[in-house]
Amino acid sequence: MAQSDVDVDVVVVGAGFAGMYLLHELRKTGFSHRVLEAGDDVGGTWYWNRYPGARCDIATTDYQYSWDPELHEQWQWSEKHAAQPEILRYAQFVAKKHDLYSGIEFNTRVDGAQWNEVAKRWSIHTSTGETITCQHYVMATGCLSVPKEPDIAGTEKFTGNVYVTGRWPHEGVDFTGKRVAVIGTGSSGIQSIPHIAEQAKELVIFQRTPNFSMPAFNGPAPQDRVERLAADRVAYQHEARYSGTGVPLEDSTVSALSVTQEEAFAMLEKAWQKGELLSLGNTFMDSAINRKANDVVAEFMRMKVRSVVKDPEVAELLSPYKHGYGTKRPCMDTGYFETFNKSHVRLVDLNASPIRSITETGIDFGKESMEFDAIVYATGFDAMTGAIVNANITGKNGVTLKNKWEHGPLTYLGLTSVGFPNLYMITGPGSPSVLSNMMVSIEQHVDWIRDTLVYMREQGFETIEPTPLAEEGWRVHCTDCADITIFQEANSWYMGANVPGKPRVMFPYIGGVGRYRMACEEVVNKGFLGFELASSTKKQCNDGLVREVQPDVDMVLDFISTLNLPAMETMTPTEARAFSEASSAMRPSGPEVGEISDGVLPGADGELQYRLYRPATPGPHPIAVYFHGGGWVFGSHTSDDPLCRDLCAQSNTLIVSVNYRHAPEAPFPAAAEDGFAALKWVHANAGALGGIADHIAVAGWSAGGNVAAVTAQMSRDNGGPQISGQLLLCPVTDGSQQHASHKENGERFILTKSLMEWFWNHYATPEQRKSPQASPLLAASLAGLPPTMLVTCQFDPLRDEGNAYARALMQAGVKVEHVEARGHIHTSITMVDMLPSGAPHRREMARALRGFFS
Ligand code: NA7
Repeated sequence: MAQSDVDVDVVVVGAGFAGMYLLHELRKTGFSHRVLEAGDDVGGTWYWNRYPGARCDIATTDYQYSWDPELHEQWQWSEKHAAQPEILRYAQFVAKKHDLYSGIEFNTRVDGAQWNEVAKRWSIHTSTGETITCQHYVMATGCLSVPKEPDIAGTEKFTGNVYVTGRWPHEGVDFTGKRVAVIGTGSSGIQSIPHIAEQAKELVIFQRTPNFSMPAFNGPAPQDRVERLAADRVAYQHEARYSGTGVPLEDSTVSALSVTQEEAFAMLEKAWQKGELLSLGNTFMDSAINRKANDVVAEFMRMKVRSVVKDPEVAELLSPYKHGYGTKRPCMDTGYFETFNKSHVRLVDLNASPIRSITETGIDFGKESMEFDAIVYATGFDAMTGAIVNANITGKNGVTLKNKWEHGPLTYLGLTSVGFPNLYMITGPGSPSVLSNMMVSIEQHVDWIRDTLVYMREQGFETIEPTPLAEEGWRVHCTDCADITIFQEANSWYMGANVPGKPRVMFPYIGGVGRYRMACEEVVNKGFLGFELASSTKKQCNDGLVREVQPDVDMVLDFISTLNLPAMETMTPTEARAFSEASSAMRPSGPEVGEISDGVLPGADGELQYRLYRPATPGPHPIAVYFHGGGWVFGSHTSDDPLCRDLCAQSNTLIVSVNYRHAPEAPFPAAAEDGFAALKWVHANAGALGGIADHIAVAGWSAGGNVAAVTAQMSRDNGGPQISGQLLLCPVTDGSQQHASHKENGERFILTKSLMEWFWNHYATPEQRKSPQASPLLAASLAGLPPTMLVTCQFDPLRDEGNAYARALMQAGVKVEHVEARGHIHTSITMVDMLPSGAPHRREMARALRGFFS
């Protein structure tokens, strides 16, 4: 361990809004500390980014500290979106008011830090030659603080003036009469270009990717927000903290695909006129998760560009097509697109005319060479991880954070990382950070760190470190969140795609500010779930995962819990049927298929209705006889419509969905017998239906999965018809209900243990449940059954009996594909177009169904 000059409880790197607030809290709670800052003043991002036009894209009503209530009286913002000088002045005002300057060492960089496992302390080496040891090390280094290294040939050759937006000269720059090149059209480029154009004699903008931008319509702070704040500031802040983005906004419940383009544009125009970045993105519930829905917003934005830019070719070049709206940070501008109507401003499309090299006097691009007096690099940042990994942090066993994160950042909650005890990152990767109002996220992290430090001190713990299980679980959860969005399609800095060689993963947590905060709170309330806290004499470790349910499923569960719906098992069957039909009426319809027709077929005791879904391709097609869910009590041949459409369209299979008889009017074995009767009829009439008689499978979900499995056994035991496969989604297989998942998943996940009991009680007596025609798992033998695709869901009470059926089939020599859908519940995979996380499993089901016939 290096010779220590001084030892403190906490070292903080950075004196932006995060470091400043943390300093205040460390003083308040009595931790000795050092705060180190590379710049010569407070402000962080707002200290460095002094380019002309630099402005925050979150309104001042929201982008301000909440921890000092007096500030709201003492500081008045002049505009809706504050410009950089005003935000810097605000930071300075707070620093003066709270005497923070005396606690910060400016012009001090951190060269490296090592964890000492024996001493349980960090050694921090500074640019001033000092070594400081500390118990806790906090990176308050900001998300956009390290400008991207120039990755353009010849940058070093240019002899004119070079400016980088993120390192703008404090004295400003006068471009009057100059020939200026700007490279980059992200937020920094888009904000600075109109200002540079005001002065420059000639301005050429080199654009690689056009960006979505809306006018800030700057002016006074939004009246509705001002009024809400005045009425109840605390309630407003609470709402912000539990919102999706850290700004109180009503969540949209409208799909962009459920309205006409005219209606959609009218809604977007309203949001546009507000001049609030988040309002526009929040107009529709599905623009972040559905490309077609996103296209509606994207086209609206392109229409706006066309309405401003006079030259249609230039307008087209300025219109983004390759990435969805919001998947790269959209910008807020003042007069950006208008700038391209000026005669001395030119746009160069780097896709058509790439830069060959920067030269001594200018830029060679495409077939041209141009001379410039100044080049402005607005080329972005090594975002989110740059400042952390470049700070040379070495944790346990000599492992550096840079090495550990080679393939992407690994954190627990975006705050901590395995192998790096007592290291904290404020707004680190894996937390909402840049996808949120940073002020809200900063304050949350500072509060979390402060409270954790106080807890450790009170409890006598020396170290805190996440467990590998918790960290991996968080990585999976972050990936699950990203997977349901379309963000990963874009080459954005959110994905590390702007820096050559950077791993391509989603860096920020995209599950939402409020949901993230609740996860952090849950971790603490469960005894620091997923952390090990230790001292020389004791240890506390409640290992586990904080989020396992798929994020979209979780949202649906939360939404349902707010509705206070009556439990179905308290209803009569008639009421439950009406309730189920009413709920189904509200869901998306599912994909188009070639044809849908209804008919009747002979059941075991009278006619049964069926619905036929025909693929759009020329027939004849293989057939799946499908049995719907609904606990044998409710549902019909049309009740699983979206799922049947999806299976039909994706598997190119004709689906015949059968309305078998329901309990209690027609109890066991009516459903089973109807299932078998329907199979026989479909087989006999396959040709007339447009299907292939020797290409028939059975399929079903839940109780329908039970009917399908029983039908497969009955056809095996009664001399046919021969079937090619069985597709069973969350099937009921065992009436004993003795499996652990009934208890484990019995309460929270829509299908409850008591509802399942209610179903069974209507369908079959305890004695009848022992029959394999009620409980297919209890069959004497499962040998000779057709190839099977069986899907079980992690949080389904029926999970274990489904798993048991898959295992028993395999043991009996049946070819089984068994998918255990992680994070899913009994109903989620059927929720077509509502829950994107179910889509991959439906694709697998469709592939398996097709495979039965090949
Ligand atoms: P951004 O958003 O990363 O923008 C950088 C821009 O520079 C973007 O248009 C890039 O094109 C372009 N760029 C980067 N490298 C090159 C090279 N080598 N050649 C040509 N063009 C290049 O950074 P900003 O500073 O504008 O904004 C960062 C955030 O600050 C912003 O999102 C707000 O949250 C505030 P690309 O898109 O990569 O093709």
